Amino acid sequence: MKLYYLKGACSLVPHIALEWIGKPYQAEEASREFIKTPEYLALNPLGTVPLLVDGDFALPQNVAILNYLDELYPEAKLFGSKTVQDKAKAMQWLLFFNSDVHKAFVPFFRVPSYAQDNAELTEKIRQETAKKVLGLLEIAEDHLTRHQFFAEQISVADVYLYVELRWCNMLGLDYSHLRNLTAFYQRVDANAGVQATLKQQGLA
Ligand SMILES: N[C@@H](CCC(=O)N[C@@H](CS)C(=O)NCC(=O)O)C(=O)O
Repeated sequence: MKLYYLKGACSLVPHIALEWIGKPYQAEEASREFIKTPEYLALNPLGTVPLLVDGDFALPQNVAILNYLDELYPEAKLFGSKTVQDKAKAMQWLLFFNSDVHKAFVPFFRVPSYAQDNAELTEKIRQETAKKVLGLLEIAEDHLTRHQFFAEQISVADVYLYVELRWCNMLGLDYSHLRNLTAFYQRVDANAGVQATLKQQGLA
């Protein structure tokens, strides 16, 4: 099984899941150029990471990959303790982090073309983006006043949020007023599979 990733990107989530599973796998760091080649686009027309290749089966999209891995290796409990309700809750939060929150970050990474030559507009978009991301993070903060994680035990939903908090750190987006999130970041960061994966990607 082979996972294509970009360093520190959302592909860190299935990479950590593969580490948790503990079976042999290959993780290949892709370049931004390679993921736009015809060879790669034939497997993932969006030209994004992650992409999982399992024999002649190619699967892009985080949620599809994580669900596929969970079906193959239920004992790894990627979605928490594995009752139907627990998996549903972990899935609810995973989708929130993978769709709503991830999407909100996009203008930080790719300034819209209409603003590219306009410093004032670019700054305004940055401020609005920061406001939107922090507003969504408050929803997670509120949940963490009553819980340690987003399912009964650590799951891929937690890891997705952890990766997004790493983006905040990288972008200089201060969320330190959200105290539960700061403690949560440390809890996930202390996980052995997380640390092993960060080392593989040259991030620790
Ligand atoms: N919905 C997709 C999002 C994938 C995505 O946006 N990946 C980013 C990295 S976090 C990427 O590959 N960006 C490179 C690009 O768009 O050129 C998923 O969950 O897999």
